Amino acid sequence: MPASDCLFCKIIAGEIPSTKVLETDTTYAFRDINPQAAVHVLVVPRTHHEDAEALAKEPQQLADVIATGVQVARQEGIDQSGFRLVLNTGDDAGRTVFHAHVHVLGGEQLGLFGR
Ligand code: DGP
Repeated sequence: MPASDCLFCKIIAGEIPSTKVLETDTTYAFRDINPQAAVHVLVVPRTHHEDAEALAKEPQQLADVIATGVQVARQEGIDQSGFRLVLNTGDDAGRTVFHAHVHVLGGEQLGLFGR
């Protein structure tokens, strides 16, 4: 069930426009509105899961999101040069949207983790 006030549920439903990269039966991938790398795509499960903890309770959904992230990297032509899959959780990670999503980042040399 979509959460009525969830931004990414509205994007999945087409109520808010997005630039689609690819979609599967269970996932949707679209370009981040505020890209942090040459390639920056978000992959979301079609069903509403608030965060990584909720998503981890459904291993198939979690696997689907990761598999779509890898497929996005291949489609974007960054699978050989390298890419990063990021799942921000909680305040210290700077998470802002409460619908689990994996960032696919690449297309250039990425900075190190941390501060
Ligand atoms: P996070 O910090 O992990 O919660 O990342 C949320 C990302 O979502 C952030 O990189 C910006 C992106 N974002 C927020 N609102 C929109 C939107 O309306 N459209 C798109 N395409 N991306 C959005």
